[in-house]
Amino acid sequence: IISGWFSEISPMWPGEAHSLKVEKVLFQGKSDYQDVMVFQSSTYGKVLILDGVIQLTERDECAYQEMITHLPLCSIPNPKKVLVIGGGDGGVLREVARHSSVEQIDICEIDKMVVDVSKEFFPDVAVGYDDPRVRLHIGDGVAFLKNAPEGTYDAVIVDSSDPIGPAQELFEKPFFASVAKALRPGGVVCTQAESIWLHMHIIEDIVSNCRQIFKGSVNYAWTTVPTYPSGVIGFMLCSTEGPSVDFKHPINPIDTDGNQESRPLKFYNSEIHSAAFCLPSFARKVIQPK
Ligand code: AAT
Repeated sequence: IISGWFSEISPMWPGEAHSLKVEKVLFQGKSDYQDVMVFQSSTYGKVLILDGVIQLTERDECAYQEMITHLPLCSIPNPKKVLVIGGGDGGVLREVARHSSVEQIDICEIDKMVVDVSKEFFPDVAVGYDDPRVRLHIGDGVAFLKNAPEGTYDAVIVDSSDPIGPAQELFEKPFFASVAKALRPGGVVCTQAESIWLHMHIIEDIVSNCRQIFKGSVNYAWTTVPTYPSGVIGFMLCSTEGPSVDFKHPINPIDTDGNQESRPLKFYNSEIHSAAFCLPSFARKVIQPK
């Protein structure tokens, strides 16, 4: 923080840095895995930072959490067992809980400090933990999946930080292979897959790994999140061999139960779901070469 502004500086986006004006630093700590900071910003509400990188702001977290959750869950009928890797803030849990068919929500987050800090400073996000279907495991998502029973989950959502730090292995081929093993036939995975403006080389690797491992469909979708680097973030959506999944045409829209008046969806709807798979030409050339 330099003269009242936080700048997100990282070798993952050289030559640029998005800044937010800081009203007040609310928390600063060092966990076993990363530096953790929370501050009150002047225009985006409270902000959670891990190792100098913005993980969420109160103002735009809805765009990321709703899309990473409902893109997979609205693409399959009756999801029952869902696994979240990362996502310790609880926002993805909050979104999964909107689906009344879901019976079990496992989450494996590596860093307990993220969970504790979210419960203290981001109650509207950590509210996800209040759902009785949630079971929290603190540990490395890579190890968790290695030991997970085979063929059980309907959906796995990988809400992971960037590939520098504890999340590095979550972008590698052996991890995708263990995700595929843990999914039922025709099960789906949605992973945080970085920005088409900044990380085409990372995306290219993820796509080629996923094409080898997931024998159903493999698709890239993206959305806007103003406080993420370059203002956009993408998701890799894949399904395993089995009942086919057409991600571009959601068959399981969120019902009125899930879209309650007390806590309505702010970002996701069926039109934006389909639109998220339309790619700019430069990205399409790399991701879906014809
Ligand atoms: N929903 C907020 C967005 C995130 S949070 C990513 C989470 O992944 C963090 O809580 C981090 O502690 C956790 N994590 C990192 N590595 C692992 C691991 N190996 N196993 C389990 N959890 C892990 C993502 C923000 C994206 C930022 C884009 N620039």
